Amino acid sequence: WEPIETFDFDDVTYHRSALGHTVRIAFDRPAKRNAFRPKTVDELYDALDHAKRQTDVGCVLLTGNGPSPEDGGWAFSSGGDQGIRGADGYEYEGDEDRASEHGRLHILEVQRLIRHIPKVVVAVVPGWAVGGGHSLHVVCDLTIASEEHAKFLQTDPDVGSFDAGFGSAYLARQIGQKKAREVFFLGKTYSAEEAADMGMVNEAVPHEELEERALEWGERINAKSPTAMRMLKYAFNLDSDGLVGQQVFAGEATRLGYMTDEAQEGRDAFNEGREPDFDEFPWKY
Ligand code: 1HA
Repeated sequence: WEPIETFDFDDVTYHRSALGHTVRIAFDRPAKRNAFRPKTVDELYDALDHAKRQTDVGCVLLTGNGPSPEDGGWAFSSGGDQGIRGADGYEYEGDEDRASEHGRLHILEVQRLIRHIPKVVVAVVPGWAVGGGHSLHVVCDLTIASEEHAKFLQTDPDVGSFDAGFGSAYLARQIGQKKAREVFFLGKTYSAEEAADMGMVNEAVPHEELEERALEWGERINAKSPTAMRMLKYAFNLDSDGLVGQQVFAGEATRLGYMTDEAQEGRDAFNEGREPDFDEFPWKY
C-alpha cells in the first residue's frame, strides 16, 4: 500500500494499492474500537469523495485499523463515539473552528456516498461492526470478514439510537424481515460465519488472509468493464432508492446517450443554428 498524501487526516488512513487500482480507507481510532466522531466522518467523506474522482480506481476497501494498542482488540467500527454525543447529535470536540456547530449525524451522508460512488465498495471487517459501524457494512456493496475476530452487533436501541434507513430497512432486504428484526430487537452478537449464513457477509476468511483476499477481490473487480459495473451497481440500488435511484441510473443512461453520434448531431445542430438531421439514425427495436 502507498499512502495518498493529498490529505492530512487524524482519524482515517487512506492508501492506494501499489500494483492495482484499489484504494484502502480505514478508520484509525483502534483504542476506541474505531468509533467515529464528526471529524472522522468528515475525513471519511473526503477520502471517499477523492476516491470517487479517481477514474482508474474501480474498488474501494473500507476497513478499520487495528489491533487496539490497549488490549489487542480488532474493530471495523463501533459506530458513533458516545463520549461526544450531545443533545442533538455528535459534537466536534477539541476543534475550535467547529466547536460551535450543532450535533451532527452526517455519517448518513457517507452512507449515501457509498451507495452512489460508481465503484464497488467492500467492507473489510477485521473485528467488531457495531451500531452505526454495522450499518456502514450493510450499505457497502460486499462484505468480507475475519473468521476469528469479526463480530456483528446492533446496539442502537441500547443507547437510544436508531438507524431507521439503510441500517435497518435495507438490512431487511439482505437477510429478511425476521432476521433483521432479531438483529435490532434482540441485539445478539453474530460471528462472521453466522453473518455469512444470514446473507449479510459474502465470505468469512482467516484473519491473516483478510486483506490479501480483499485485494484479490479488488483486482477481480478492476479487471471488469467500468461502464458495465457502474450500470449494475446502480441497477442493484434502483429498487431500494426510489426516484433518487432512478435519477442516478438515468444520469448514466444520459451519459451513454450523449456518447452517441445521434445525440452529438442534436448538439451540433443547435450550435450551428440549423435543424437537426436524424435521418441516418434508425428507430431501433
Ligand atoms: O445509530 C447511529 C445513528 C443513527 C442515525 C443517524 C446517525 C447515527 C450515528 C451513529 C449511530 C450509532 O452508532 S449508535 C450506536 C453506538 N455504538 C455503540 O453503542 C457501541 C458501543 N460499544 C460497545 O458496545 C462495545 O465497546 C463493543 C461491543 C464495540 C466492543 O466491546 P469490547 O470488545 O468489550 O470493548 P470495550 O472495552 O467496550 O471498548 C474498548 C474501548 O473502546 C473502551 O474505552 P476505554 O474503557 O478503554 O477507555 C470503550 O469505551 C471504547 N468504545 C467502544 N465503542 C465506543 C467506545 N467509545 C465511544 N463510543 C463507542 N461507540
